[in-house]
Amino acid sequence: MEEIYVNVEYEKAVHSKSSTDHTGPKISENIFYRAIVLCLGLLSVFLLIGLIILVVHYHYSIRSAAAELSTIKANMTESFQDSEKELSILTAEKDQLKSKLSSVTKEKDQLNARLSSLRTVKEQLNSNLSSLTAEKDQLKSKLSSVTREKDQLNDRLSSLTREKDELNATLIEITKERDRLESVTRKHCPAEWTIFSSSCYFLSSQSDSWTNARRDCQNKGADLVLIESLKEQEFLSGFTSESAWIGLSDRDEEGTWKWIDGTTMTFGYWDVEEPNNSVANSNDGEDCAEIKVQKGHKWNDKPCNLFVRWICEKKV
Ligand code: 2F8
Ligand code: CA
Repeated sequence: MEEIYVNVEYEKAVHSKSSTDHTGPKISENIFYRAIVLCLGLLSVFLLIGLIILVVHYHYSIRSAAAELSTIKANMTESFQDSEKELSILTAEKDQLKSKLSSVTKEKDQLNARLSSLRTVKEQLNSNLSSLTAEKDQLKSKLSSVTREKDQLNDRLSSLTREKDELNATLIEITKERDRLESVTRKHCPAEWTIFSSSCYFLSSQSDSWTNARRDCQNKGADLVLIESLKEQEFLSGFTSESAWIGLSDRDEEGTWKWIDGTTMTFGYWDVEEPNNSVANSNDGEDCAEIKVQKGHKWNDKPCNLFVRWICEKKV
């Protein structure tokens, strides 16, 4: 604008100068100035248009920028709100984590305390364990020595038990012998009778039939001898040097030998092949038994009516 004003002033000065000069060069000068003015005018118009275009462009640019800025602002606001929300969530999370951390820290402290107390307990238990182990070893050693002792005592006990049983058996034997001796010393047999165990024995000096022999014994308060054991037989073997009747016969039933008290014979001392009920000397056979000296004091059946000595027996 200032430039336009200068040009106008200049044109005025030129016009005033030309108005004073009325020659031909003055006319061409005038045209020249007019062209310049026109050019300047046109230039001004162009400048003005450019300026307006610039202003419009600037205006639209500004509006576009403002719109962009508004969008950016809106985006940023949204983003800010999102960030705020996130921040709030993060803050809440942080608070929770802080609270959790505090509770975990507390828990950790409690666990540390518990761990320390457990360590103390473990040390005590370890100490107890080692003392118990030592005690156990001592007890094991004691047990093994006690077991050895027990085994020795068991051996001793069984040997003592055996000894006791043997002593008991001996005692029984001795007691029996004592009783027998007592009885022998306390009781006695009549003259001409011999005592053995708890009986008195008599050997006749005469010979007679089995029936008469028995009667004689009964008259003496006795009966023909009844032999119940090998011991008694051995005694009688030494007692008589003559064959003699004994109280055994099968007169009631042939082949069934019974003692004079009616009992069936269980202990026997027969000679070989006896009793044979031989009929060589009697048609009735042999129904009465004798001790036969010639046959080692073994027994023989013989006819009852034959004469031999006899042996009586009665209880002491
Ligand atoms: O050889 C045994 C036999 O001996 C005698 O007979 C030959 C006896 N008789 C008398 O003693 C009477 C049998 O009894 C005896 O079996
Ligand atoms: Ca015979």
